[in-house]
Amino acid sequence: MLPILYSFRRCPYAMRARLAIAVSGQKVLLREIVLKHKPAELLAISPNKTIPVLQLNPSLNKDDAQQDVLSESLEIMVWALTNNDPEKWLTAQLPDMLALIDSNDYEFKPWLDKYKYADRFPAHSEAYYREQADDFLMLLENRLTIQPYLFAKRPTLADMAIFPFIRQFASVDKNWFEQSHYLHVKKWLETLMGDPLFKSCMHKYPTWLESGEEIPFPECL
Ligand SMILES: N[C@@H](CCC(=O)N[C@@H](CS)C(=O)NCC(=O)O)C(=O)O
Repeated sequence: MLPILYSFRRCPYAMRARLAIAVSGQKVLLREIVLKHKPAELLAISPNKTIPVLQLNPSLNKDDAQQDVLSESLEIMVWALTNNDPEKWLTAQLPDMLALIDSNDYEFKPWLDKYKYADRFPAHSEAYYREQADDFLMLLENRLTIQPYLFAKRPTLADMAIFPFIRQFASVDKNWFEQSHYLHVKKWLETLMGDPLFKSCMHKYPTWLESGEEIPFPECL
């Protein structure tokens, strides 16, 4: 039985998991969900009730299944790439990559959420929240001034784990981002978003609860 990936198309954490699974060629069955209506099967096995979740061995019973679940997007990436890493996304710089991803997830992402939903955080303006994200974006900008990707001349784990979040940042106010001073970040994001790998991870699927359909993923399966 193939592993089951609970995924949500627009979630940047799920995107990074799908990207690593797709590049590694690991075969999974994708169950598309919506966050407001999580399936009981997912809630039963997931400790933190977030997306994505990879259930490695769906034939185990419910109690054992809990031991066999990856519920952090980064764990799913590393699982896929440890099995097969044809594009060499894992490099000797892994500790530095993980530190940058950590800054993305725990420093940049909270400001991104406030920028995205500024009306829910009336203490400050949208522009204020956007400005708080500048430190992290400049960190990326400086790295990308030296080379086309964050850690090398080619994409690695860090690029793939981080760009779905920068994509979200860019889409809050596209005109503002277009005229912003993040020249290298803009080019990097455009390149990664135009990559056929990303496009292959962004197909729209019916939700599993409504259609009962598990989608073989990647699609070339
Ligand atoms: N640390 C987790 C975070 C995942 C996460 O927060 N995912 C969001 C969706 S983008 C989620 O499931 N939120 C719970 C909810 O909205 O109910 C990971 O890396 O997988």
